[in-house]
Order: sequence, then structure tokens, then C-alpha cells
Amino acid sequence: MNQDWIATARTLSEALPYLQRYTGAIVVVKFGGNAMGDADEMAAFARDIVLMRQVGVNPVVVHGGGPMINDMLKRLNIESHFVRGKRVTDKAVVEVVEMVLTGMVNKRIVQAIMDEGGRAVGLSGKDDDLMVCEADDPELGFVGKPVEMNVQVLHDLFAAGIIPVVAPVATGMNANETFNVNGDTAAGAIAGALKADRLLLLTDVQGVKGADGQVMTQMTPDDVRQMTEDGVIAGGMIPKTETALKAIEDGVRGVVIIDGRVANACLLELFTEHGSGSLIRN
Ligand code: X2W
Repeated sequence: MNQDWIATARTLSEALPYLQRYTGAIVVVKFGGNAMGDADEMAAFARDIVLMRQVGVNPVVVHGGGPMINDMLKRLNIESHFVRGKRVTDKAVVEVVEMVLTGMVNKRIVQAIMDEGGRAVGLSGKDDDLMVCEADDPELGFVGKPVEMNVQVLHDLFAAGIIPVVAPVATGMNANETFNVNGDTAAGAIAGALKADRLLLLTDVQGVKGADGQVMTQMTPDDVRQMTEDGVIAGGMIPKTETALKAIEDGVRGVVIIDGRVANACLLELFTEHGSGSLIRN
């Protein structure tokens, strides 16, 4: 007998307790622009999401698209820069952000999921007032901080067997406002409002590294606070861990920071004992 086949069958068999544990679970997956890669990588990601749905998980994809926004701004000769990890967003920039995220990136992901045999519907924070924001910080312009979430539409899509794909663009409290929301922030707010079982933050690093340089497989929120105070968690990891802490406070059971470049990262995390990233939970 071919050894590969035997190993494959064993992996499937060993997945049973994990499949049982996650049946009916809500799993929010943040899919960042840097994790999207080429068409093959997009297809592989979509396949993992469709498999999750197939085995009874309710996945929600919340995407980014920072690099795609950068490309379009460059083509249009519009300048933009980041302050503390967020894009300073004026009127001209917010139009491009909405166009790229809701028009291009969102539809690519929806199409990739459909191509793998799933059912996906794309929406932004504006649809059914899913995510209502106020200005995060006057210095950042039209960057939104979620203040009100209306997740009923997501429950309705779950019930219909449809995978929601959410672009991090939101409406404001006043008529005709559009806000650009950091993808991690949006994913955390949606996971919190859903009290999701898991929030998977797919990034392009291996996970959270401890003082010894090794990836930490599990941490409590207190560990994360201590490591941040000690400067062990720094730089670009801070917005991710802050999102994780806030999501847990809001009632998310666990947040995992994982390397989206690893093939089948979501499946490894949910359905095997080889969870690849850093799990933060109480
Ligand atoms: C982000 C939204 C996209 C995003 C931006 O304008 O780039 C803010 O910075 P990634 O690919 O997940 O980085 N918004 C306010 O978050 O994309």
C-alpha cells in the first residue's frame, strides 16, 4: 500500500474530534492583502474556506487589500501614507479604497470561493449597516473605528449556507459618510459582535515570538500584556495583539495569529493537532 495514502487516511481519521468540536462554530478569518498571493494561493485559501463550510463550520472572511490599494493609488498619482499602521485617508483616498476593496478584492475572493464549489456573498460594512463607524482619530481623516455592529445579516447568510465575504469599508453615523477601516480592526469587531469561537488572523509572519525568539503556541491575554510591556511584542505585531485582546474582551473564545503563507494554514489550525500559529485565549 502506498505510504502517502495511508498517511492521508490517518490524517482524515484523526480530524474527527476536531470536526466534531467545530460543527456549528463561527470562525472569522482575516485574509490580509499580503497573504493573498497569486491565483493559485487564492484558490488554495478558498478551498480551505469551502471545506470548513462543508463540514458544518460557519466561516466569515474579512479581507484586507492594502497592497492593491497602494497599486491603484500609484496608478492614479494619489499620495498616501501610514500613521501608526493606519492609512491617512482623505476624500480622494477613501474613494479609491472603497473601489478597490469592495469592487475588486472582494469580488476576487467571492469568485475564488464560487470556483471551489462554495456559495459566497460579498458585502461591506455598509450593507445592512453591518459596521457603523465614527472617525478614529482626526489626524487620520476618514479612518473608521467601529461603534455599532449589526450582524443579523451574517446569521441569515449562515442559515442559508452562504459564506459572507466582508470588505472593511463602513458607513458612519451621518448620511453619506464612508470610512476606511483597518482589516484587522474590522475582523476583530465582527468576531466580537458574533462572539465567534475563533478569529484567525492570517499574516505573513510565523506567529508571536517569545523572548527566546521561538513562536509561542499558546498565550493568555495577561501574557500578551506582559510581553508588550517588556517590549517582546513590538512593531507590526502590536495592532494584531491589540485586536486579539479586544476581541477576547468582547467574547471571542480564542484568537490565532497564523502564517497565511503556509499551505492550508486554516485547516492545519482547526482540524489537526499541529496548529501552526499562536493561540491567545483565557
Ligand atoms: C487599510 C484597509 C485595507 C487593509 C488600508 O487602507 O490599507 C487602513 O489602514 P491589509 O491588506 O489587511 O493590510 N485601512 C485604515 O487593512 O489591508
